[in-house]
Order: sequence, then C-alpha cells, then structure tokens
Amino acid sequence: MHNRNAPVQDFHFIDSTLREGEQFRGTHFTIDDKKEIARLLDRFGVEYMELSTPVASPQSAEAVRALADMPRGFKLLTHIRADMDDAKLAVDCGVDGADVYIGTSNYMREYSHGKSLEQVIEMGQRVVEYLNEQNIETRFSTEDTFRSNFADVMTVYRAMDLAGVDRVGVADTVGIADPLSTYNLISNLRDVVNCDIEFHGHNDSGCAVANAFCALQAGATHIDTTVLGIGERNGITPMGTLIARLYTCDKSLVEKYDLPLLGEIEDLVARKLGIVIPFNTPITGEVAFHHKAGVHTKAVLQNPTTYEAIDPDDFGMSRFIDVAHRLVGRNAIRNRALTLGLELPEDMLRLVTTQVKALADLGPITIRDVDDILYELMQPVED
Ligand code: HCA
Ligand code: CU
Repeated sequence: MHNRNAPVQDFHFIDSTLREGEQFRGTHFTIDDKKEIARLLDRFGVEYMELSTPVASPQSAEAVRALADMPRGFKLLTHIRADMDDAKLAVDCGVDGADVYIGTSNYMREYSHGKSLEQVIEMGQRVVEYLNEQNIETRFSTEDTFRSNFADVMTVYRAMDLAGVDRVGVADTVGIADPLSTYNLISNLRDVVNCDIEFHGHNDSGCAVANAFCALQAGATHIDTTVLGIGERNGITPMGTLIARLYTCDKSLVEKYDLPLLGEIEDLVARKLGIVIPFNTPITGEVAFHHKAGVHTKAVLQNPTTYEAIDPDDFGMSRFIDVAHRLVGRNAIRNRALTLGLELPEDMLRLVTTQVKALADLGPITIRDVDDILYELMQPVED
C-alpha cells in the first residue's frame, strides 16, 4: 500500500495503567489486581510498565516490590518527583527504571513547587546522577511541557541529556497539544538531545492518539499509554487506539505484540473499574466491525478490505453484517439466508429484501424479524 506518512521508527510502549491509570476516577487496584493486569500486559508484550510512586502509600510501595519480584519480560518503572528521598525509595523497591518528573511551566513554578529553572536543573541532575550510580534506567520529564517556555524546556532537556539520562519526557499534561505542535516540538528536541524521547499526552481535546503518533513520526522512541486510556480527567493515549493508528499506517509496526490479547486486557481492566468499553472504541468497541448499509455489506461480503482498514481476524474479533434495518441490501439477505441453510432464488431474495425494508420503515426490527420473513417464504404453499 502506498504510504505518504513520515516513517515511524522502532518504539516502545510504557504502559501506565498502574500509575496514570490509578489517577482515574474510582480506580482501586489491589496488589493482586496489579499483578493480574501486569501478567496480561506482559504476555501482550509491552516493553515497560510504570507504577505509582512507592511514596504514595504503603500499598503502593508493596505493589512495586511485588512486581519487581515477579518473573516478567517488561522493565518495571516507577514515577517519582525530582527528589532524592523518592529516588532512594524507588531503588530500594527494586525497580529497573525511574520516571522522574518536575513542572516547568509558569503555573507549576508558581503554584506547585516554586523553584527557579536553575533549581529545577540542579535537582534533576542530582537525582539522575544518583540513579545512574545505582544502574537504574532514568527518564526526566518536564510536566506541562507545552505551556512551558520553549527555550526553558530545551535548556532543561539538554542539561539532563548531559547529566546522563536515558530518556527525556515530553508531557502534554492538560491535553492542549495538537499533532502539528507535537511534531514540531519533538523534531526540535530530536536535534537538541542524543538520548531517547518519551511522549505522554492527555486527551482533554481528543488528540492524545494523533499526538502520540506524530511524536513517533518526529522521532520519539517511547509512548506512554494506558489500557482504555484511563488517567486523570479523561485520561491519556489509549493503547488499543494507538495500535489501531499504527496498524493502519503499517501493520508490521505492531506485530511484535500479541494482538488477540487486546480485547482480554481491556475487558479485565474495564471489569476491575466497573466501566464498559466505549461502544465506538477502535478494534474492540462493539461496533468496530459492524457493517450496515447495503452498498457496504455487498462489497464487504466479497472483499472485507473494501470497507475495513483493520482485519478483525488479526485481533481475534469478528465482523458483523447487519440485516435488520431499512438500508439492507439483497446480498446481505442472501448471506443471512445461507447462514440459516436456506438457498433462495434471486426473485425470492428480492421479495424478502422488500418486505424487510417495508417492516423496518414501520419501526426498529431485529434479526428475528428478518429470519421470520425468510422462513415464512420458504414454507410450502398450501392449497
Ligand atoms: C501528572 C503528571 C503527569 C506526568 C507525565 C510524565 C503529566 O500531572 O499527574 O511523567 O511525563 O501528565 O504531566 O502524568
Ligand atoms: Cu499524565
């Protein structure tokens, strides 16, 4: 397929369901919940999992230790402030890496920690140097990057790169970035640092997936995601939708993951949170592969690619051809008849289609109504 997009290089997912996701309304994961979610995401193939800081509460610390002891393929991270005590506790809990963050916007500097840029850099350097000595993978991010002064954040990133971080992180904390501003910021950053680049994007204005994708096109190497996009407010980049985006760009980008597990992972997290998977979620939402209009169903029955950018088989999902409505076409009716083991001549199919449309014009109908019409016409005519 011809692809005019800027190419996406190899990348890693940092699943933050157990950190950013813990900040979602009503989330309450027990340690067993955390292990269960981690095991499934491990099987799926996420490269990193980020957990809430052990400073948050005794259970949070215990959870980090428990996951550190678990056999796993992903690297275990925790999310800490640029603070030596936080860093020491993270190391003590046995993590592979620490995601260090500090606010750089005027809002954060004035209303959150009240530090100057020089102080931010100094605190960051101290923590990064300590973590490096402990052989801990380090990332340093500037919270609220997009509302920070551009020159300031670039100064911080460069200083942290020189201090030896493995990654710098760009955070769209309040969800105001758009794909172009994300692309531009990350491209500029790519020229300023040699280390890896992570992107963390909130979804307040609906751009979290598009921004993450553009970040990858601009040279980001790591993307923060959560299952179903859960997080503060309306959350961050949902892993499943980002996978859909990457798949439609180039399927081979996501074949490293165990794609048929996606639905199971989302079901598990949704169940634990007492929420449902939104109906229009790409890939796993209940209408993701629902085909309705006659023109569509005719083509899909011959070649699904005509109206499907994603093959449901790749995700263990199935497509649905809807026949119970007034937009139905003869080919969909034939297909339904064949499913029932009925082979109808063309004139009969035409008649059924007309009758279904007439009935559907009177009000909503179900597949049972369609089947009734089919069976009725199959009855031998009695004299
Ligand atoms: C928050 C922090 C954070 C951190 C992101 C990062 C954000 O506000 O809870 O570590 O890069 O969105 O800024 O999630
Ligand atoms: Cu966040």
